[in-house]
Order: sequence, then C-alpha cells, then structure tokens
Amino acid sequence: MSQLDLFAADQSNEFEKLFLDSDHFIEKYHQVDRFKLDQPDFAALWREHPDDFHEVVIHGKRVPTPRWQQAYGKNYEYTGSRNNALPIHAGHQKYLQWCQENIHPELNSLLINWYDGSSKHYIGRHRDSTKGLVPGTPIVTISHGETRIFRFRPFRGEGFLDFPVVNGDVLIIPWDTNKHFTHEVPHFTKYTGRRISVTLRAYGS
Ligand SMILES: O=C(O)CCC(=O)C(=O)O
Repeated sequence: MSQLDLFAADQSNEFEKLFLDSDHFIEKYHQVDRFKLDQPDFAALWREHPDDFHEVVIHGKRVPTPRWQQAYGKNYEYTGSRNNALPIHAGHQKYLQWCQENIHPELNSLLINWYDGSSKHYIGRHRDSTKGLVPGTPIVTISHGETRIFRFRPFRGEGFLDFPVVNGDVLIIPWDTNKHFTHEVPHFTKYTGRRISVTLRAYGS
C-alpha cells in the first residue's frame, strides 16, 4: 500500500463509547477532519521527530524505545526515565484547543510518538504513568498516518481487545480505564508505513 492510500479513507466524524468490560470503556471520535493530516502536513510533522531514540531503564539497563518520542509542555516521567519536554509551539495549538473544548479543559501537554512500520516500531503493553496528572482526567491519543491496532488488556488479567486507529481518530482513555487496563500498539509485519500519535494529558501546576 502506498503512503497515499493510507490517507485515502474519509468517512464520518462519529463518536462511540466502546466497553472493555462491564465497568470500563474507551471513547472514540472517528476521523476528525482537522486531524486527518494530508501528506505535506504529515511529512512536516514527521520531520519533527528527534534524531535519537529516548531511553528507558528496564531491570537496571538503559534500553532505547522502539519508536521516536518527544514530550512538549510537561516532562513525561515513566519506566525509570524522564522525557524532557520542549516548549509547545504554534503547530500544537489545534490539538490543545480541540481537546480542551471537546474532551477536558485541563488537557495541557503533548507527547508525540513516531512509528516507522518498516523499522518494526511499536509501543509495548503498559499503563500510562499518572505522576503529576490531575486526578480523574482522561488520556487522549490522536492518530495520524498508517492505520495500526490499539490493543487493551485487563491489568494482570487474560485476553485482549483490539481497536484499529486510523488517520484522524481520537481515542480517549478515561482515568479509571487506564488504572484497570494496559494498552499497546503492537507491530505486525503488514505494517510498513508511518504513524504519528499525539497524546494529550492534564498535568497539575
Ligand atoms: O501511539 C499511541 O497511540 C499510544 C502512545 C502511548 O501509549 C504512550 O505514549 O504512552
């Protein structure tokens, strides 16, 4: 599939609440127009990825993340590491404005992940660190580029549920869902394109 095909899908703006079990759910806005990046805008955002891979500490060893990652606005601290934030810039305002108006007014920081499918990039099973977050606030992930699978598993439980995330999708993980379910973006060999995710969180002052 060419990179162009990856941007071809264009349907609705519909909102869905998707239950993971009887008590926990995620929410999804499908293909929000302003987040369906065209190729030039995608390429411009792709060029912003850092040169180096961020490193986390696992069992005392420094391990590079299998994707590029950069925090903006507030440092993101997780897995023995801190992703030092760069300042939020004008290109980020559309994410903050839309998410504050439509999802939660306190969303104030971004973490961007760049996945190159041809390099087998992924993010492994985890729950988001809540250090410094305003209690009760949601985590929001916006997808650009190649469609990938977003997988949820019950924390310390069995089984999984998969949700495709396509160019322009906005996925909302409520606070309580992040407590009880892990999430991940696995790599499968069919993924050879590029995906960028923009995650918004609400940090207290
Ligand atoms: O790429 C995504 O959509 C998810 C990113 C994520 O889970 C994270 O950065 O913690």
